[in-house]
Formats: sequence, structure tokens, C-alpha cells
Amino acid sequence: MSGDDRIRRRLTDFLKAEAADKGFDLCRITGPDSIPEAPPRLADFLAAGYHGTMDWMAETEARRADPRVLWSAVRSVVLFGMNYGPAHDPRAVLSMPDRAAISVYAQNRDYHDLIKGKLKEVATRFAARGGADVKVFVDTAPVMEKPLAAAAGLGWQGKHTNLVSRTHGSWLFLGSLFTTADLVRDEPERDHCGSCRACLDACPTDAFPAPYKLDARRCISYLTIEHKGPIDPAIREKIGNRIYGCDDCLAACPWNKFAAAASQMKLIAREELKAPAIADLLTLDDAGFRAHFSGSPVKRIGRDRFIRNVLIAAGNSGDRSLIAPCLRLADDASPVVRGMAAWAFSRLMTASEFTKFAAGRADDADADVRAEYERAKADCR
Ligand code: B12
Ligand code: SF4
Ligand code: SF4
Repeated sequence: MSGDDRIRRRLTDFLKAEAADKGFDLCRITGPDSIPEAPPRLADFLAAGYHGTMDWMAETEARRADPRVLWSAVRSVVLFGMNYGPAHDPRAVLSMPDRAAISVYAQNRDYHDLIKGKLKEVATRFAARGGADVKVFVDTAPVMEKPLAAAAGLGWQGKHTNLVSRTHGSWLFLGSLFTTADLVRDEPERDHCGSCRACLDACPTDAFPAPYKLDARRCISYLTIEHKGPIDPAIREKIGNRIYGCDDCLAACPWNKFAAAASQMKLIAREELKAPAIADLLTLDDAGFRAHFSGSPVKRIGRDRFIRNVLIAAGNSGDRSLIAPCLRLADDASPVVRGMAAWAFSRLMTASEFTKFAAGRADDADADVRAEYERAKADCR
């Protein structure tokens, strides 16, 4: 080994030791040229319109597809994985109609803040030791974290499109560090899905047009978190009681049997977010919503979109006792809330109760809300 190689190896080992010290479960390295298949696949995804209203994906396509366009000086790309495995079965709440399901990743602190903070600590120590420039990213930057993580060998992209690890299953958050330092690269991981298709079959909304391809417009995660405005009436029933994200395809993966529960305190589920009562959530006003979800990723979608989702869960509950807490929302200031309240009533009231109720709502100022009542009246007949 030459002197230069020894220096590279020592710097690489130092970085990995720092990552472990800060609580990352996995840390491996690849090059910025390691994902040649990703740009055409991203282009296909965008051309098919699978990104829905996430225009930022198309706007950043060139930078997202190639780390060298994002930062021309980058020589090594370091990928980090943090385990957020649940200690409970996240699917249990799906069979409790009076309760709401919040996806595992959102049952405690916002992982963006947690991981970004830790990446910055690693980056500061690494830059001081190696003298190289560094940039850190988690999720929100135009970086294709999954193919890069697969190239670095953290796992492989499963048929549900997320990264699966042989040691941690599907429950891993990803983050990355780009640097001008030339580090020792790791080997990629190969695909271990084989003939399994458990994740594809588990999807309640049929969001996979083919293995390894996701149409976000049908994905409950996209619909409940990213999508603004009314949700497609044809999909509402399939959403069930999922009010923020969805874990069905992840939870179905047999590789989860190797996953341990998360050890980072900030990622361990808050008891009150595991299966909150729909009736309680319906009463949240803006201040109540902010206080209840302080520090949680749920806060990002804002109170109106959140209540829209809770109303879908209420409509799907079959629980007539929820009519009373929904009534106030029929006059809410937000049209998206009023519209989804109309749908919830049409599902919870009898046809004659709903027809009478809807008659008093024909003059709503918002055209979408009026359309909701009209559609719901037609469906009731
Ligand atoms: C946009 C986005 C979403 C969108 C779209 C998801 C998607 N699959 O594209 C929506 C809102 C739906 C979403 C949902 C979720 N997300 Co999200 N999301 C992202 C984000 C910001 C970008 C992903 C992206 O680039 N998509 C574009 C597509 C084209 O890329 P891709 O998925 O890698 O597509 C690949 C496959 O299609 C594959 N492919 C195509 N054809 C073929 C053929 C073969 C043979 C093979 C092998 C592969 C293959 O190649 C493509 C390129 O690699 C990343 C963060 C980031 N910056 O990377 C987080 C991220 C992917 N999300 C994450 C999580 C946790 C979730 C949810 C589980 C949250 C939840 N519980 O509700 C769900 C999971 C839904 C799912 N099944 O994907 C994690 C995943 C961690 C992991 N272990 O992989 C990430 C990495 C965030 C993070 N930093 O941890 N997400
Ligand atoms: S997150 Fe849910 S809706 Fe989205 S693809 Fe997975 S199972 Fe389907
Ligand atoms: S459930 Fe099966 S097909 Fe889906 S990612 Fe896991 S191993 Fe692959």
C-alpha cells in the first residue's frame, strides 16, 4: 500500500468511526459516478407524470440525477443509514376504526432535524481532520439517496423502491455527505428480492405500475402528505384510517425480521401518536394542532391538510358517534376541510339525513365544496 493509500484508508476509517459514534447504524462510501442507470429512470418517472404535483422533482432533475451536476468538485459520496424500526406492529392500528394511523417515521421527532444535526457534527470533525470541503444532505436536497445508498452497499432498492438492508430491513432513514476528499469506496449490494412480491401485493391503492416503479399519485404517503387540495374520491375509501403517510409496503417486507427496534430516543414512537382517537384529532384548531405536533414531521402539512386527512378516516370509520365532532367542520374557514366534511357526512349519515343536511349547504361560496355535496348526494341515492 502506498503512502497515499494509507492516508485515504485512515481518513475513511476515521469518518466511519465518527458516524458510528454519532449514532448512525450504517455508513458506506461510493463515487459520484456510481449511478449511471438512475438518470434515465428518473426521466421515465417524470415523463410518466408519477411525481404528481411535486414539481420540484422536475425542476431539479439535472442536479438530482447526477451528483456531479449538483457539485462539480465532489469526489466521494458518503451514505448514512439510521434505523427507525418500530417496537410494535405498525399495522395493528389499521383494524381500529375509531383510531388514526400515523406512519412510523412520524411518530416522534422530525428525522430531518435529527439526522441533519448529526451529519453536521460528523462533517465538522471530518473536515477538520482531512482538510477537504464537505456538504451534507438529508431528503430535501436534490440527491437520489436510494440508488446512491445501493451503490455504496447499504442495501438494495426493493420492489417497493425503498432501500432494504439485510441487517435492518426496510426501516432506515438515509442521509449523505459529499466531499472533495478521495475516500476508499465500498462495494454495492445486490438485489435480494428474488421472486418475492409481498410489498406490491400489500399496497392498498395499487400504486406500483410494475415492480421497482411507484406512481406517487396513487400512493397514500403522497396523497396525505404532499398533495394539497381535495383527494381523488375514488381513492378515499382505500386510504382507510391512514392520516399521515403509509407503511404497508415497508411493513410487508420479510427482511424486516432482521430489523431491531430504533435505539435513538428521538425516533422511538410517542405513545399518544401510535393510535390517536379520531374524535380527539377532529377538534384540533390551528394552535392545538401546532402544539400537539410540535417537533414532529406532521406539523409540516399544516392544520387544514391534516384535518382533511382525519375527515377521510372519520368517513371510513363507520362510527356514527363521529358525526357530532365533524359538524363544526362543515362551517370551517378552509374549503378543503368543508369539502371533506361533506364526504364524511355522506358516509356516516343515512341517505335521508344527508339529503336534508346537504340541502342547507347548496350555497357554499366555494365551487369545489358545492361539487362535493352534489357528488355525495348522487352517491347516496
Ligand atoms: C419524492 C419522495 C417520495 C415520494 C415518491 C417516492 C418514490 N418512490 O419516488 C412519496 C411522497 C410518495 C414518498 C413516500 C415515501 N417515502 Co419518500 N422520498 C422522496 C425523496 C424526496 C425522493 C425520491 C426520488 O428521488 N424519487 C424519484 C424516483 C425516480 O427515484 P427512485 O424511487 O429511486 O426510483 C428508482 C426506481 O424506480 C428504480 N427503478 C426503476 N426501474 C427499475 C428496474 C429495476 C430492475 C431496478 C432494480 C430498479 C428500478 O430506479 C429509480 C432510480 O433509482 C426521497 C429523499 C431523497 N432525496 O432521495 C425520500 C425517501 C425515498 N422517502 C423515504 C420514506 C421513508 C418514505 C415513506 C416510507 C414514508 C411513509 N411512511 O409514508 C414512503 C414510501 C413510499 C414508497 N413505496 O416509496 C426515505 C426512504 C428510506 C429508504 N430506506 O429507502 C427517503 C430516502 C427519505 C430519507 N432521507 O430517508 N417519498
Ligand atoms: S406507502 Fe402505502 S400506498 Fe404508498 S406504495 Fe407503499 S403501500 Fe402503497
Ligand atoms: S417485500 Fe419482497 S419484493 Fe418487496 S422489497 Fe421486500 S423482499 Fe423485495
